[in-house]
Amino acid sequence: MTFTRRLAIGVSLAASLIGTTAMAQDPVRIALVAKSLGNGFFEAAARGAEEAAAELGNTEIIYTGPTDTTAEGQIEVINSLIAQRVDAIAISANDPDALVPALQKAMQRGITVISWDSGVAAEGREMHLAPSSDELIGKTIIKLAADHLPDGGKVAVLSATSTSTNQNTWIAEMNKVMGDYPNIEVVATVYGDDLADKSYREAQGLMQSHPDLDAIIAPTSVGIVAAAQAVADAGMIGKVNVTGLGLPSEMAGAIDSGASQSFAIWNPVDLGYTTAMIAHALATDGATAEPGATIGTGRMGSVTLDDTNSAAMSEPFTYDKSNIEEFKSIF
Ligand code: RAM
Repeated sequence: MTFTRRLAIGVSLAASLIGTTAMAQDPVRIALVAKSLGNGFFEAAARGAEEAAAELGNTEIIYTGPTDTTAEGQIEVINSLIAQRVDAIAISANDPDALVPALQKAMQRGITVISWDSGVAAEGREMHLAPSSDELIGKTIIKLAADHLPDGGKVAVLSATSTSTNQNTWIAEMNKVMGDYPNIEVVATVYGDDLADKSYREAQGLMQSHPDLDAIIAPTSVGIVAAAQAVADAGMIGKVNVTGLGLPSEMAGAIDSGASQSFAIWNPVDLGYTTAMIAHALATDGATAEPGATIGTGRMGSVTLDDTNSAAMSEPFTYDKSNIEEFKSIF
């Protein structure tokens, strides 16, 4: 809880004790910080956070982020949020370590700090909300590719930035289970930085360096769309299958064209909603982030923190020709 919030509550309590009308309380201000602006995944999460704020009442969501996916950009955003004395910062990190000093400064000022989607090192946040189990996501992304390669083949990974906590963890989890796929070889891992043009060029580069490539796994909603476009433009539909994590709204064309057979994702609206619910509970002292704590999350139920003060939500869901139409207008 910030000093100004404590003061406001103190003043309104004093006012009610002496019999005057209690002062209207300042809204709880929650900053939802994206890896970068202009990414549909974070925009969907922000819609969920707004929904939570409307349910909670007297709550304001400040949806913000840098223009590109850098830690430096996020540090500037954090410093500005500290100056604005927000009540909570919920951040999807571009780097697990580089943000820690700025986030520690925020916590020292009484601001609640949590990470979501892409985590911050434990000393830089009170808790982390993961969309799903890291292990399950790692297993899912390779299985999506393998399901369409019955005789094995060559796959490459097109990731976001090289410092992105979530993608690095998922790729590490994928690599742990590669022994289950002896006929599949991972020939390269490249980084498109969650920028459409860089991701497109990296996908083109993969096809040029590996003419016999069978699949591109892009565990990023920006990379997967760009890779599908690159495959279509290169006339490689039917030869290179693009899969990974994406939004049905952004991938419908790729499923339709056959550039992607299938891909997966969790519900980003629910993720943003849950993040805002948790940030509100911690900022208003409705909950404390500690191992074993259960925090209520409105229509999503509750989350329970493990010994690293982390919690994971639901399982990723797979989209293909059979169900894309139904989901493409939702997120
Ligand atoms: C991109 C971002 C985000 C990730 C999704 C799947 O939008 O990298 O962090 O969770 O893809």
